[in-house]
Amino acid sequence: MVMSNWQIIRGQIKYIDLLIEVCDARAPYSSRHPKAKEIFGSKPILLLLNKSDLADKKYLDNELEQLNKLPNQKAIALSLKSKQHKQTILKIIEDLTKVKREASKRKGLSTTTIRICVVGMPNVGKSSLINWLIGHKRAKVGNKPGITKGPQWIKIDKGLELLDTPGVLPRENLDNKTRTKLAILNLLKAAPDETETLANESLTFLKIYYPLAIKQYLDISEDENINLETLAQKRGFLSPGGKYNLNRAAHTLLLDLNDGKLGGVFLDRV
Ligand SMILES: Nc1nc2c(ncn2[C@@H]2O[C@H](COP(=O)(O)OP(=O)(O)OP(=O)(O)O)[C@@H](O)[C@H]2O)c(=O)[nH]1
Ligand SMILES: [Mg+2]
Repeated sequence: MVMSNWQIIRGQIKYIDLLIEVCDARAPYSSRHPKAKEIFGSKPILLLLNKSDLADKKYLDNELEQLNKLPNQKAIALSLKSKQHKQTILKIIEDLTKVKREASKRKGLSTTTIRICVVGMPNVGKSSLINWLIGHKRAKVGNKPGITKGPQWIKIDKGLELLDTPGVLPRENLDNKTRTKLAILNLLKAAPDETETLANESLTFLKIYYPLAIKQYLDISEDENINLETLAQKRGFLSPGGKYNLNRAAHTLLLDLNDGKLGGVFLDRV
């Protein structure tokens, strides 16, 4: 039987010294696994709030402050679009694994290998992170037998090894509100007939929390015109019968929102 990446990681967790959990900076709570603590036990966690280029910085900073109050956990915002701060990440990894390195030293070992694995919900940026951390070495690994023959540990820096397999956290037991946020952020694939509902949910949220951004995007001044009809009208999205094509407007809004065209957002405000 071919094991899923997540099953491979579960089997390796006892060897792992540090978990890098990637979540989405636009909804850091909703994009984490509800049972993360239960799954990871007491392992140190580096929480990367990725896609920060699309997030509302004001709320993100506040969230980071809260997340960094927890022991054995460090949270930072990141954008893998800009590919900066690699040294900062390596330094945090060093700090979070100090206990293990000091224990090895006491045992008289001259070197310690710190083993790290990357986990997170679908589409948060795990593969982008692994590629960035591994850099050019990944290509070499590709020539070796595939992960189905066993986990591959790859050196990313002196004394640091990364399990070259992202663990996709299973999405189960999510409440409706969380599912809606994840679907809006494209972290969860919604059914095609849900597009308009999701776009309308987004509009309701934007109207309350980002009124200026949504009015600017729709090029309007009145609150009551914040709807899909307005977008269809402004863009000239018409169906063959001459009616406004609301489905096309819904798709466009969701794409633009995820493209940062409405500015930075933070969905975990509600
Ligand atoms: N704007 C933005 N997009 C990003 C960032 N990081 C990753 N992405 C995009 O997000 C999408 C998903 O990235 P992946 O690295 O494939 O995510 P993943 O977690 O490996 O996804 P799965 O393998 O499906 O679980 C891609 O289109 C990336 O280009 C970021 O920091 N900012
Ligand atoms: Mg991936």
